Amino acid sequence: MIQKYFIVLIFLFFGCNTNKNQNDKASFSNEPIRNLEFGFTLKGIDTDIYKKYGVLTKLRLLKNNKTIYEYDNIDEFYLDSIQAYVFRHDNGNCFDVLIEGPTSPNKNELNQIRICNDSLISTFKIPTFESLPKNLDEDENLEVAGVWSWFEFFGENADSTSYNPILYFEISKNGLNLDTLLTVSKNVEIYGDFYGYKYSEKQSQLSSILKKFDLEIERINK
Ligand SMILES: [Ca+2]
Ligand SMILES: [Ca+2]
Repeated sequence: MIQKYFIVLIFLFFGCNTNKNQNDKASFSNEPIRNLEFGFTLKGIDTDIYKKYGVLTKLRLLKNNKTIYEYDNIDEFYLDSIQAYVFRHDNGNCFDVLIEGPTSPNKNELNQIRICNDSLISTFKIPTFESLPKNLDEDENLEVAGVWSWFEFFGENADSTSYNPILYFEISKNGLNLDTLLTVSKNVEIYGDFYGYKYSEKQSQLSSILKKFDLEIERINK
């Protein structure tokens, strides 16, 4: 029997004013637009679907009305419900824009879009964040953390589970980047060894690791 460990997603709305009920069609804004910090805007492209159902699959990312990037999520989402962040690099010309991409039935992911001088530099997929940025280690920068997936349990007594590493990202003068030191050390604490940055069912773990995992998620959320 497969059980799933559900992690409570905390939806964080940066630079956005929303109290809307995502199931209430009447509460949709007239235009599928969401303003973010530093002059960035998310604009829905599939407006016919939006007008009919209040959901979107395709977005355009603009900065001061200039199109920077177009994004097709494939799965539908509510514009006001997704996590969206902008982190500015210290040089002032580069930004990391993060947009949550719902990937039902799997756990959602964030699309990290790096932009310098109003041009697209790179895109990455990273886990959604468990909490607001906070200092999770000994250095002075703030960190965020997330996991790729929910746990799945195997065996008659559900005594084994998947390897589901917590990834930590540091917010520094160079934007949002993987904090490899913290990621390796915390996952060694939880799993006894480091088996990489990706979720894996092949790296089977004893279900008892969940105690340490839960304690660390509690610390991240504290
Ligand atoms: Ca750090
Ligand atoms: Ca830190």
